Amino acid sequence: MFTIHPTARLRPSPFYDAVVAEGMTAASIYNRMIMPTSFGDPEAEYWRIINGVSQWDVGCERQVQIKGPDAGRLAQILSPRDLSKCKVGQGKYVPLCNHQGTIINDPILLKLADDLYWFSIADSDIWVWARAIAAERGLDVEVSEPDVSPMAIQGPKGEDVVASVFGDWVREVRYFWFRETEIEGIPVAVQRSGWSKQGGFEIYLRDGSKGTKLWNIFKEAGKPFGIGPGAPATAERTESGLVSVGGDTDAETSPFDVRLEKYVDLDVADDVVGIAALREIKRNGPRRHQLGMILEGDVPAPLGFAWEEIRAGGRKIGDMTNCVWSRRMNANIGYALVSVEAAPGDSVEVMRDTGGTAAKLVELPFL
Ligand code: THG
Repeated sequence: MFTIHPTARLRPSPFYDAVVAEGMTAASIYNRMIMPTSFGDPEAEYWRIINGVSQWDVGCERQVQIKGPDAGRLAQILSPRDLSKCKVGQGKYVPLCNHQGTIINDPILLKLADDLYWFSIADSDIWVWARAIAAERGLDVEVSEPDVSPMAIQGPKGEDVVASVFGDWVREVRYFWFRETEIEGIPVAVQRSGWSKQGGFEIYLRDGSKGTKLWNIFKEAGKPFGIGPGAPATAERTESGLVSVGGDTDAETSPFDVRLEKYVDLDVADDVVGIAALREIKRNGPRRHQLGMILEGDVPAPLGFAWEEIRAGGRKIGDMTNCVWSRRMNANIGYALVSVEAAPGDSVEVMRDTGGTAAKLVELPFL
């Protein structure tokens, strides 16, 4: 249909050659990088994540490295989740908010040393933000984007594949914890994580010149387990209730609106960015909340580029922020960001291109 022009603004991941060789057929743009989204067989790609093991180029999950005597202070100032108990070798899911309490990113934070952290970010420019806050607060840190690129091994057989490469110690790694190691001389960090609820690991490549080699080590090791290429899957993440910041959120969305309240500690220090606003939002009660929705119809009808209006009784109550066909539920499912007056069980109407479509609001996750 068209090609994407290479420019220095739009960076390929170190796994680019490998995924082209795998037959990448579709991609998205994430952190100004090319992120593969399909290899031409969406059905097989989906079931591989659910029942088998899938290999993903998620090099676009960039690391924002914070290094120096004030690294721990800056990490905490950037995040309203209490990090005081985070240990070296541990990762934590941490919302980042601006001064209005709007969620601007939802990274996994990796603590590599007392003076060294990585924010493994979602799709927004956090190094800009981190440098600005560090400078304004007069902190002694260096903020950079190191040569680190994750590759995900996701699905119920992912642990077997990763254990066959590194050894059985990986089976003892706890959720979001990680270990630095190497394989065939390639430096990596191995973490139990990944943007699905089907289990698995992420291998953080620490030498961008070794992408194809690392990809092929796992491609080979995965053969007995039926590994194949895949990508973060909208269907799986929606069924599982994972949030996509920037997709399911807008410039007014707080962590409370999208079910991330348990990652916000309102008693962190007053100098944490956005904490005063978050306390205020909590005191007043959020205006919106995120629910699931099941739409009528038996033909896949995914969301396009824009949110779609949701109405109840003819009046706008919010927006549908994503929509995808669920092969396990045999229905189009989506997320509703709606007034707190709307509740699971309510019947609503989504204003689609094809006309009003009936839908029911439900609790998340779906599965
Ligand atoms: N892996 C790495 N970096 C990432 C992502 C990833 N950066 C971008 C994006 N994904 C960050 N967002 C998320 C969102 C949710 C989860 C992980 C990263 C997640 N959440 C679980 C849940 O919500 O059930 C568990 C959270 C918890 O309980 O701590 O896994 O995938 N490297």
